[in-house]
Amino acid sequence: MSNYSIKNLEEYFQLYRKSVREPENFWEEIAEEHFLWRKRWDRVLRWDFSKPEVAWFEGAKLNITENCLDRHLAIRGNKTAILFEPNDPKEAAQHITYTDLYKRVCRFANVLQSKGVKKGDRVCIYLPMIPELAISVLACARIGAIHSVVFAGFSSQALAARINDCDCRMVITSDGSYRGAKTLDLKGIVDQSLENCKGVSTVIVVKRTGEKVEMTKGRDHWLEPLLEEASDECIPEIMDAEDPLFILYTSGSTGKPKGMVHSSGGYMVFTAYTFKNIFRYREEDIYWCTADIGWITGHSYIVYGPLANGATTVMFEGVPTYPDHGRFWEVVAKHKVTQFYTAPTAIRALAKESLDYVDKYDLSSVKILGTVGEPINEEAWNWYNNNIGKNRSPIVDTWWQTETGGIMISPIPFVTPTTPTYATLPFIGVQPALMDENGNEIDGNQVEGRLCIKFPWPSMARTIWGDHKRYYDTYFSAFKNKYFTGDGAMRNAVGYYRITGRVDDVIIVSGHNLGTAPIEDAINEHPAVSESAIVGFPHEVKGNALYGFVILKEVGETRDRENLKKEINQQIAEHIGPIAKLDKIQFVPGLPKTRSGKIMRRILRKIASKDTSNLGDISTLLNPEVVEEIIRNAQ
Ligand code: 6R9
Repeated sequence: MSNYSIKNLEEYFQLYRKSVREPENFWEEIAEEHFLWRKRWDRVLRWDFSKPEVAWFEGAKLNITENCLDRHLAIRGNKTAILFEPNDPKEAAQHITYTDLYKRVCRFANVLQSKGVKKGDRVCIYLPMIPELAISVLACARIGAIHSVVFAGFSSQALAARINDCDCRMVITSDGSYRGAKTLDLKGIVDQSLENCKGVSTVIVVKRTGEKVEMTKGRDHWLEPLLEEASDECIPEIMDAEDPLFILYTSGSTGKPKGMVHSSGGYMVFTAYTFKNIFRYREEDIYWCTADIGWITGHSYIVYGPLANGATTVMFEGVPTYPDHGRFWEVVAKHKVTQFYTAPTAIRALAKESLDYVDKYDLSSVKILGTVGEPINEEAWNWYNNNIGKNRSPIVDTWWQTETGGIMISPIPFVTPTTPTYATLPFIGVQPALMDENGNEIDGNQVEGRLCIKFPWPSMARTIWGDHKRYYDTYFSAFKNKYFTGDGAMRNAVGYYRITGRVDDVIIVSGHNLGTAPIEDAINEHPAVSESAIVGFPHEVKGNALYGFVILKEVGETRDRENLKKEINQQIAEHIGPIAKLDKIQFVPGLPKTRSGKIMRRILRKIASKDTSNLGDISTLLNPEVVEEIIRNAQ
């Protein structure tokens, strides 16, 4: 039996039991058989969640790009590694073979080295979904530099905060980006942020749109001429398994984003193994994940997981609605995509449109569908299943997080029977627990609680960059010796998990994690605002949308309300990005607070969801009278 490819439910349970009883043996066998190590580990696992400290494959040496590139050259050098589909359907797709990709990564790595980037240095990548994004990620990994990709929809201020937090010396960007009918000036955004990032000495600029941009002498360099001078061989830096591979920021419940740090060895093993099984990957497949590499889904399941398996991975530059609502299906048909992995928000948006957009295309190549990023509602699941999967392609509803590095709870297609809205069973090696509010684990089935993980898995984040205490406080302090996910979940009669949503101050809008605190900080900086509170409310397409309750200062009281609302959203777009804009803004005289001064978001959430029949006991509030007033004027 090959442990690397799970064939039926019995085998799943067998492997699962082994992974729980003998985790070290289990992961050692996977690591041994399927990867290229320069030196073997001394120890498989060392861990202590009370610190927390976790190390997998300690003492081992490797370079992840040798696993993603070099070792494929002899057997699949001419196979397409990255299939790039541009924003404009009239522009030709690019088939980048493993040999091409290897050379382009080596060239880029040599450029980085020529600009003084060394092992351990942080490099910020702010690029659209073009091949250079994947190439620059791999180029960093080639020379042991730590990449920090920032989603190219973030504003200049959000970018600056991320550049400074991990002290990047270099930024890689492009002249611009295409998003549907729009063109965005990425270089201009970088220029703005660098006014506040004094540590950055080099900017590498990829040409994409050809728009005119300002180039600062001595600091900014076009990529193309540098590549021309660079060799297409680059000796990989040999890394310790526990050396950081990358930092990726995620929202937290305070204003500052958390730079999650991922390791080299464990991350590689887990993302490759989950990719192979959860997408039942076979050599001839064309796999497409529609995420952006600016998010963890793109890191693990566009770049590292697929390439470590020698797969063909589609990279799509555009949006699902351009030039029309059939774009996804047009691309699936054109490239004969076999696995299609997207977010519920995209499914809901497309499900609202005519089925003609779907029926125009031959989707018979599709074997497996996936979703990620937020809970999928039953209606969207059924639409996806009926119209895209034609009732024959299993849907893998994959639950995981930036912090977990790889998929944690998911069906295995053709193995685990699926049920709409259920992420079903834990993946091999993943040990979930549901906890009650008193910190006790809830046993048995038909129960609901806070979702924790009680044993380490290879791809878990090791720390928050520069703030290990925050790592402990956020994830390991709520429940003793357990990793707390921030999500609530239920376990049904057959032991399937259903994720019910966040139980903390993170709101998931269109699959993007947004912390309430950074948005409130942005609003409060408006000169007319004295205080604000943000909550989520259900939205047909986005899953959740944002509702802001805003208290004005005296200076704001006489101002035009509609203008103020526009300015507030503008303020948010500048601080964070357009994704964090509010759908509704209500000006209020006060916010419901506890006697210790904490805003009662629970009440505001109910008001925003138009569910005010049962607000619970509000008599303990400092100011119960404002609740009445807020309800009266609610939108
Ligand atoms: C991979 C990713 C993590 C949060 C997570 C949860 C939500 C992700 C989900 C899901 C229900 C799923 N989430 N997948 N909720 N079902 N299949 O999305 O990482 O951006 O860090 O978000 O997303 O709330 O805690 P990230």
